[in-house]
Order: sequence, then structure tokens, then C-alpha cells
Amino acid sequence: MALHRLQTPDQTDMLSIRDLIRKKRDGGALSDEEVRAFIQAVTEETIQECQTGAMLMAIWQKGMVVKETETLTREMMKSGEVMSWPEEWAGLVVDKHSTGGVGDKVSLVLAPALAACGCKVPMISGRGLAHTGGTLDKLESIPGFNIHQSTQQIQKILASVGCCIVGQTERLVPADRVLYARRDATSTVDSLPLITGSIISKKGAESLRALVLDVKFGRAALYKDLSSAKELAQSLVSVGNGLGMRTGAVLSCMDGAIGRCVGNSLEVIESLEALKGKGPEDLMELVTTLGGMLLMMTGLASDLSGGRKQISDAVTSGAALSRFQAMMEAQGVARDTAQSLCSAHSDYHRVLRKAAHQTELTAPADGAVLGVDGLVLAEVLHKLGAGRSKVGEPVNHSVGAELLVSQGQMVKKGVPWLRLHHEDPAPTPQQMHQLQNVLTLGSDKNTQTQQKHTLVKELLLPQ
Ligand code: IUR
Repeated sequence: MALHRLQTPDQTDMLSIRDLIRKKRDGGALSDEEVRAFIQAVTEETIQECQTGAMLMAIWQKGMVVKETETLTREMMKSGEVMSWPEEWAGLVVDKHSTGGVGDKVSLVLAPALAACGCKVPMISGRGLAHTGGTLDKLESIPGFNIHQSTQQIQKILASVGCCIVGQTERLVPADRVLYARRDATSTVDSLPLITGSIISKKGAESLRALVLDVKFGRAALYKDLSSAKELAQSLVSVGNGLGMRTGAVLSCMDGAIGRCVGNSLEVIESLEALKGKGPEDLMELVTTLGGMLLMMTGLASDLSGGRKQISDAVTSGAALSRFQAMMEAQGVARDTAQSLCSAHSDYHRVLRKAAHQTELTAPADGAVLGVDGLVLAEVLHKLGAGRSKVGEPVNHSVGAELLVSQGQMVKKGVPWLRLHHEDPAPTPQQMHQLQNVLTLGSDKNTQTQQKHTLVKELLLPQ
């Protein structure tokens, strides 16, 4: 096949793409040159939309071997700008990616903690969609916080602060923007090679030394069971390492919510409290494990427990909080606003808008808290305005919920277990009913047989 014909948008052009589609459709593995030709045609828009859709469906159905996925990822990464960093940062540039959860505010604590440990963290994050929250939406609940930063600005912030949390720039991995939209339109989002290519190409374009992935499984996660989440984690780890980043993964349970708060500004408050040393145990377990792995992978810590301790010390000493304050100021937040949020006894709602109403839900019976359904909670909050259904829609930063009880706790009938923050119109009776079912209560006896609730189930370290 003469692939050079792909360069010109004429009839032979389409025939070549047709050959590639047929090859994948029939279960063949595309060569490096063929993958490159497909990604080039997508980036330069010389391919027809229907052809992209057909190729995506062929990949969805037939899959890709590891080498093909690695080439796909590398070519996607090279479709745009690949960042470069000063030589003296060699070995220090790191990032984390999460496959998305409920109440997942890990990045807000982890990025400044890593910066305080000597890393450079150009954290490129996303917005929330459907029931999952997005780090950028959380940060935008802070007045003045600007997630739009150019590569030059990112470098400047990393030089002075050590971390930034920003949105994807236009120039980074343009092929992913096109492919993601087509995947969405053709029901091909849930394909292992396509997810791997999308996630790892963007991290590769950050030119990282080390990357850690928080791959969720459970009721409120993309993958419900541990084994399929592990398959994704293995694909991400293998391709990340293949691209030259030391890549590891954590498999963590996502049935309920991380921490006690869900909703953009409430999660910022919980993150600030965590940075002041008052973080909930499950959140801190994730922060110290993910951070400890990164410190180990960069060589800043000799082993995982040493890495965990460094992260934990960065939080308890207040060093991570100082980095968060400096990051807010570097990203546009007024100094007195940043100072006020970071002060010991901050009145957070002087800065962060509070929803018009707070309504408490009470326990329907005596019992032990066996679990909280994070998916249903997030879905109701989404409908009440906390999330978006379509890219580009605004969100209400103030809508959210605070869990007032924790797993295993004994509660009495009538005791408040959830404080809902909402606006007008009030939640419908059906939504209140759904919320009441978020809480699972059981008998005392059940609780005694329960094990300590930990989120981290397994670690995959770089090969
Ligand atoms: N996040 C990404 O960046 N890409 C994907 O394909 C998915 C989540 I699914």
C-alpha cells in the first residue's frame, strides 16, 4: 500500500484509508506507518468523519496489540506540542491521572504536597462530565483562579511555585480532541486502546519523568469490577513505560465518595482542611500512596513508605498549604483571598459562595452505616446543578453535599447523616427519596464483621 498517497485529499487518498479500515476490521494489526498515517489524516483533517468513525469502531471491536497501542499513543502525542523543561528539572517532573470519581479532590492536595517535596508538577486536569467531578471546576469555584495558562506561563509557575493545575492548551494533542468527540458520537469511548491512547498521549506531551494513575473500580467508577480496572491499569502502565515515563498505578475502590464532601466549592474547603492537617483518612490514604509512589519513581524517596512519610510531613508541616497558596496567587487569585482561605480558622464562605439552602436528611432507623452509594448521590447532585451533561455547560459551584456520618458508625434514628447544599427550586420528592436510599444501614452485628475500610486495593509498579 502506498501510504504517501494519504498526503493528498483525492480519491486514492480515501482508498488508502479504506485499506487501513479494512485491515483493522478484519482483525489485522496496523503497522507503525499505518497508525501514523491514520493519526496524521485525523490531525490534518484529510480523513472523512465517517472513516474516522469506522476505524474507531473497528478498533473497538478488534482491539489492538500492545505495540500498536503504544504507536497509536506516541503518534497522538506527537500530533501537537510536546513540552520541554529546563535541564535542571530532569527527573523531577511528575503528574497523576485519575479515571474519575465522586468527591475526588486528591489533585488539590497532592500537587502542592509533591511541589513541597521538590517535584515539578504541571498538572493538566479536566472538567467534570456526567456524575464525575472535574478538578478544574473545583478550582474555578475560587474567585479569580485562572485555569487557562500558556506553556510559558506554566513553566514560570513551576519555576517559582513547583506546581500548577491547568486546562489542556489548544496545542496539546490535537488528535485527541478530534478522536474523543468522534468516540463520543460513535459509542466507542470504552475501548482499552483508545482510552490508553487518549490518557497517556496527553501525559506524554507533558514530558514527565514519572506518572501515577489512580484507576478506580466500583459502583461509581467507569469500570465496576476490579479485574477490568486492572486490565486498563496494566495497559496504561505498559504504554506509559513504553513512552519513557516511569509509570505506576493504584487500583482504588470507588463505591461511595472520597472524603466527606461532594460538590465543587465544598471539595475545595475539604482540600484546604486536608492541607491544614485535618484531612479525612481515606483522602489522605490516596494522597500519600500516590505521592509516595511518585517520589519513589523519581528517586526522591528510596521506598514507598519513605515516600509516603515525605508527603505526609509536607502536609503536617504546612509546606504543602504554602505551595497551594502560592499556586492560587500565581494563577490569578488575589493575595488577600488566598491568604484568607489558607488562614488557620478561615471563614471559607466569606470567599466561596454558599448555596441558598442547606437541608439535612436524617437516619430512618437505628443502625450501623454499611455504605453510601456514591453514584446515586453524584447523580442527584448533578441534576441539582453541581455537574454538567454537555461539554461547555456551566456548573453551580455551590451545590453539593456533606456526609455527616462515616462507614461503620452507629447512628440513631432521626440523627442527620447528610447536609444537602442546594438552590431553588428545591429537590423534588423523588430526588429526596433517591438521596435517602444513598445510605445503607445494617445491624450492629454486621458492623463487627466489617474490616477497616481502605480505598487502595492494589499497586502496579513500573516494570
Ligand atoms: N479521560 C481521557 O483523557 N480520555 C479518555 O478516553 C477517558 C478519560 I474514558
